[in-house]
Amino acid sequence: MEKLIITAAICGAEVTKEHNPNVPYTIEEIAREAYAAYNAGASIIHLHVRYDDGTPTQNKERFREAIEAIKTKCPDVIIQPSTGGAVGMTSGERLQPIYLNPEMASLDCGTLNFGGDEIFVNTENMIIEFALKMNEVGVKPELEVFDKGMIDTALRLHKKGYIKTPMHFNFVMGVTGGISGEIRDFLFLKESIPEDSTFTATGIGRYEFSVATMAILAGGHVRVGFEDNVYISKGVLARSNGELVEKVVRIARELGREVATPQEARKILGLEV
Ligand code: KMH
Ligand code: ZN
Repeated sequence: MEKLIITAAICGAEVTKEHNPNVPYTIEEIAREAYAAYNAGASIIHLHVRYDDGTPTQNKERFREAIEAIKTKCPDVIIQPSTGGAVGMTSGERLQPIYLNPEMASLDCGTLNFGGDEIFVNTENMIIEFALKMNEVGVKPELEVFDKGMIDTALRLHKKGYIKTPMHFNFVMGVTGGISGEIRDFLFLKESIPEDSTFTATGIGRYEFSVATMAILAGGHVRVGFEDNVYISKGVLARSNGELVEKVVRIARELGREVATPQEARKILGLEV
């Protein structure tokens, strides 16, 4: 089986130090968490940035600073900025980090309820705009799908020429308002993507390690990190993103799956090497 790509979503936009004091806000904290994840075996950092007080931002200069700080500690890691940002941000705000020429960026493939009165808006025209701009600047999208219909949207936009192959999906499972993280849900998503595509799976909260295990067994790839879950086991806060990545590496080893280096991840994903 192909080597396992581990993505660390180290920061997110919604999780705070109240949830876990180790959630990074400052550039130094973000670089520290990226380094811990990278040392443990992550080859991709899915990146959100914050101001020092924890406020999420998509500010290009803040991303530049964070990326430089991460690259100083982890020179070969793949950085994948978010274009999801935080609920309520405009498309223009959200797209800023793709103009720093990262190798990848997230591309959210549909609108979903995000708990309470919150709506994470990604209209079809927005998805097309994001895809076209990513093509223009040569950034590979990771297609974030929170439900099966979002795979269908991505495939439709691929047919129309907006999204290129080979496609790389991220099944985000267990978000309030999206698909759950049970085995049948995972199989439904996995069986719905084209054979020549790759996928990562992300389990939110209590689903983090069960979804990771399903993806490892099924030949997919795995995302973990504070953006998705702050616990290393039931009721026990993780000390760092590194600790979450280490747990995935242990599970992968037990199941006979080797972990990819960043260079190996680039080959698997069809990024330039
Ligand atoms: N923060 C969420 C509203 C992404 O990074 O592309 C969106 C999100 C998805 O985190
Ligand atoms: Zn994100």
